[in-house]
Amino acid sequence: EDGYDLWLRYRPLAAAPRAVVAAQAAAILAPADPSPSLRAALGELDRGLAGLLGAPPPRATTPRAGALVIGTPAELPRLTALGLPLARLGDEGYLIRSVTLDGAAVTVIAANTDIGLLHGAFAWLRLAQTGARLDDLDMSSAPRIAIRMLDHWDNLDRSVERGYAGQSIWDWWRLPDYRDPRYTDYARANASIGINGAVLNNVNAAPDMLTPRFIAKAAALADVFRPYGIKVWLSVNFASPKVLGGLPTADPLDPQVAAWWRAKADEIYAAIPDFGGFLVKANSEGQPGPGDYHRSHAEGANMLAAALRPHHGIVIWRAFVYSADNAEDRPRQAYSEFKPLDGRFAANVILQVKNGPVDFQPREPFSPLFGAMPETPLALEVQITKEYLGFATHLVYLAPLFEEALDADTYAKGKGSTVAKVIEGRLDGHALSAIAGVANIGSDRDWTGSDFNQANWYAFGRLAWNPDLSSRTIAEEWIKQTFTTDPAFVAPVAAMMMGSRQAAVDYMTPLGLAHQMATGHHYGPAPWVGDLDRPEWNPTYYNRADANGIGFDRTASGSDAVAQYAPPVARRFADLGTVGDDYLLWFHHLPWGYRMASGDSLWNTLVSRYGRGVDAVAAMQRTWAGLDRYVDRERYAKAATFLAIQHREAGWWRDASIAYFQSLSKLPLPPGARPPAHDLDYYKALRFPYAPGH
Ligand code: BDP
Repeated sequence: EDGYDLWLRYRPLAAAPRAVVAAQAAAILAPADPSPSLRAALGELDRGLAGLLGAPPPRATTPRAGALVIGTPAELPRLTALGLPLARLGDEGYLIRSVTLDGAAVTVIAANTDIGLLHGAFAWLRLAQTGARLDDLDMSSAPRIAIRMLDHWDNLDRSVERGYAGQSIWDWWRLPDYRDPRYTDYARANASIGINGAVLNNVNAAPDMLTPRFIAKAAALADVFRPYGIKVWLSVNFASPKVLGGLPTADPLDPQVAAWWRAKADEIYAAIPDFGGFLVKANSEGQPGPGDYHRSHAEGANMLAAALRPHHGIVIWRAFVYSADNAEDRPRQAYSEFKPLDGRFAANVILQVKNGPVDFQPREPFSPLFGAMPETPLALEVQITKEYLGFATHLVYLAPLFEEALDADTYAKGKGSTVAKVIEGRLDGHALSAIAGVANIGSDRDWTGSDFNQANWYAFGRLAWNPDLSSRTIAEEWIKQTFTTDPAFVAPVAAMMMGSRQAAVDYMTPLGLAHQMATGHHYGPAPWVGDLDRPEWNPTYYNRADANGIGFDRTASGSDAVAQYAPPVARRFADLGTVGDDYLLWFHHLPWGYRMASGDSLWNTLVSRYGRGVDAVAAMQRTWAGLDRYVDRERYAKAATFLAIQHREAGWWRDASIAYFQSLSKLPLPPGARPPAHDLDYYKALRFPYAPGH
């Protein structure tokens, strides 16, 4: 197996589970003239059951024992008598219930729309594949966040920024004519976990994306995705009116500029009637934006919003900004720039905020913007691709990171004001809500560069649908669908996945360190780098290590970044007694000899954390080594090899980091700690030209 089938594998079941599924899928009863979405749902049930049972079930025209009955009450009027509580399911939710219909015991999959039915079909197949009981079902589910999207950082030449899984899956050159069947499989995978939007191109957007040629290509993809309930969105370059339209300016207050965008929006909607809208990275890392004309982010966003409004389109404006002329501590900058704009954005603008205030680090505290802009719908942006977490090779299950971000309590309206509530729109009563994951998908056969990275795509979708799900539950259901339901495999693999993110934190950036990665490509350690053009690009900016100590003072005696949080949170982070190990050096500069709660010194603890991370990877290798009989040879060997790479690189991270920090602290290693394999100069001299995704 090469991983292509993802979690939709549908391999033949063993006798006992086979009997369970066969009994509840003896036939399928569906409306006679299905829509494309319902056809997709039926196609998936046929495919899934053919795989699990050996043959697809027959179609029935009247209820019979063991039938799966799928339809909306409008399409299947006999469902009306059941009085199913569908109202609260909205346009995308579904209900699955074991009922008696016209005297026959059947399973009903019902919804208000055919997209809801598609989600219901996938949910039922998930139950069937994971070995759940199927004869006594009563479940319903509706998404808590309205827009659940993947942001592809795909360029038009098929390179992928921060992509580690081959080229872009969008074969732009052969589009719109050739619609690779893979686009349909992409849509199936996304629909199966409830993702309903795809931003096709990189936020560092080429203006060419908005040319008629490329709009036609995007429209072809939109046609493929439509039956699966997935909308196409585009990243746009703010200077497009100049570059493409030949206007002298892209000033958002210039009437010609506004007219250019209106006409462009009309053109897009003529080709893609259900187009989602624009994603914009403006005045960030060299991208053009309203700031070029001394206009605010709100003025820029609102001009685009006006162009999309007649078509019910949405602007998603990114808050990822930090600028050369802002001398503030980097994690303070987005808040300083956007908080004053609260209430100034048009009704169809969402502000998209990365989970942490810096940049997708292995661990960051939540961004202080969450909870601080009650008048503005905020979206959460997480990174599924592992730019700072070992690229595609390291096994790092990201659901615990996503969960940590969603569960973080902003205290904006008292205890329980979690980031999840903010982005669901529940905390401040917004109808618009969104979550975005920077995709890890590419042209590799396994889609994501490793089989275990598929779990991160999967987990993102499941949490976007329901932020209350637990990472462990998600891991278990993913493992059962992707590998086997055998508990002797599921339990150790789930445990390994659950510990993997903390392991990466430990061997890369323990105790609240951040941004210690090598310049540009971010592959491997470089805590010594301090000579880059902008201060906040340097690892030394973040670690502040010297002969006396390490860490960044972000309390009132330092940059006072803590002050951007609600008072209870600010107090917790500022106080050494309550900040905790995870964010210790993010918020505090401490002497090497600082006594940790454990009684050991900071220096000793730091060294042992690196080692703990390496040891955790060794333990993962041992776990995997005992599981070969449960996995096909191809996927087993690939994961084993990747774990060996990860172990080697975790050791490199540890050794290089310790060598550097020891050159400053001049302290001996704690008893029993192995000295770095090489001297510091060796690590400093390592170069990695042609690193992917750069
Ligand atoms: C950083 C990446 C960079 C992206 C940027 C962004 O290094 O490639 O363009 O984020 O999110 O993490 O815009």
